[in-house]
Amino acid sequence: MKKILIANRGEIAIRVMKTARKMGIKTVAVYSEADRNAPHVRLADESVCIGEASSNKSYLRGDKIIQEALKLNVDGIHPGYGFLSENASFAELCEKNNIIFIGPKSKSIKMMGDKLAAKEAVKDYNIPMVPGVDRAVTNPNEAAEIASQIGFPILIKAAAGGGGKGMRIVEKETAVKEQMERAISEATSAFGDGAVFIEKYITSPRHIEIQVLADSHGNVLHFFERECSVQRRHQKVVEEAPSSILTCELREQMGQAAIKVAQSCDYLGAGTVEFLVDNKLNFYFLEMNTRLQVEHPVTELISGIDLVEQQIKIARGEAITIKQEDLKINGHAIELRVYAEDSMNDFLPSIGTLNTYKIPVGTGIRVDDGFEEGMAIPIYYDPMLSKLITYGKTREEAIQLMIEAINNYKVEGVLTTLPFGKFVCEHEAFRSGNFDTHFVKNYYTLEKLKVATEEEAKLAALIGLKIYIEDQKQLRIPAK
Ligand code: MV4
Repeated sequence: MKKILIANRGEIAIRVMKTARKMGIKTVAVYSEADRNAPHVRLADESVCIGEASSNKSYLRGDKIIQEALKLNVDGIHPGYGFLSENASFAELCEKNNIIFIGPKSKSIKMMGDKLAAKEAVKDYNIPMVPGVDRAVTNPNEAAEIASQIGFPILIKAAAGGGGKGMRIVEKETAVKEQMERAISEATSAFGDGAVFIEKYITSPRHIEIQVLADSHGNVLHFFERECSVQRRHQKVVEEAPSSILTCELREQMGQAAIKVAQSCDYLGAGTVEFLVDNKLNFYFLEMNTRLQVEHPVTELISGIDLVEQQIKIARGEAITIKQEDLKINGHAIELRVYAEDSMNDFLPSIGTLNTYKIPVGTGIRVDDGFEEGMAIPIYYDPMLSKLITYGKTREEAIQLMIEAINNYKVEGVLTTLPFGKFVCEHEAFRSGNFDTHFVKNYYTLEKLKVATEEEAKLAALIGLKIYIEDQKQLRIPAK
């Protein structure tokens, strides 16, 4: 592979280009009219405009991207995450045009994209599943019967959903029919597919996922877990590796289960198997994400493996040369997603220009971003500004580094979720590791964030005053 096109923008486009460059592979950036001056365009060896600002007219135009790739003699396309990364038709279109899609085969994407098909695929692999039904349910009466067998609360999920979209919790029998009707109509309008299924609702789970890599020679390896329980409205806020609740035995069991999930769909490349872990440390397979994930850096830091490099090697047909038994967890990594959002105002997107943009630097700090000082943040795309990642020998060290890094991150012109991230890192529940997917709902209020921010402002004012007084003393020394 001599030249790859990155069908994405922002931090992930840059992240992929860095590894391609390291491997001596030329890169092609694609960009929308809104991204003409974006850093990912300048970093590439070649670049091509693919359309108007709106994603539908640019980054989602698979046909246009392939057309440009053919013109520029591109050997492979890396889709990043989001956009076309889990689009089975796009993967197929690449295959048809003799361009290597750096990811799994379209068949695996399709299978894991449909949650019922995914359940069907893993059926014979002895993977722990949440109690429930593994087929579409449409009849509300039948649903009520299933619910009473499983026991309340139940969760109705859309087969075509995922990432929390189209889920409805039902607490009692009398609400089943109404919620079923709503879930079906929601799924129909959101995904064009009204199929829903029913699971027991695990009330306070942790969200833990396993990174896997599979090659075309039959090797499948796992790269340990990422703990992603700190979320806000199904949007991950903090991710870390390792998880503070997994024992070596449980990690091994989940790792082996994840490998089996990958095998069940004939997986190729980098993927993530999501699990729920309940308060008794039972784990259940949820779904498989058939892409490189936003939070992959924490795995890279604790394993020492460049996941993008592995993706490219696998796509070239090479075998993974790493052995499972040689993999070891080293240290602890935490990632904070920094969004251009107003945490004081219901996390509304904060639009504007990055008048000041200074990232923290130092040992154990990694910032993956796609912006620079003076840039306006386009309103058309995801408002994630960067990923702030810290790495230490211990969890405590990584948390402390994170707090310091947040303090040294200077952004002016737009509001960011940095204060919210600091609130999380300073919270007792987070520090002790005693939290679940309801962390934000349970502990976060605007009032608490304000108190934390005001206390800090007071402290800063006091320090300022003290410095001022010291300065005054010095100035009062009379000159002879
Ligand atoms: C669940 C669940 C509890 N019980 N399924 C969320 C995203 C998608 N991957 C599946 N998700 C969940 N599925 C059962 N049977 C809890 C989640 C879940 C969640 C649910 C509500 C609010 C926040 C959540 C965060 C992570 C996972």
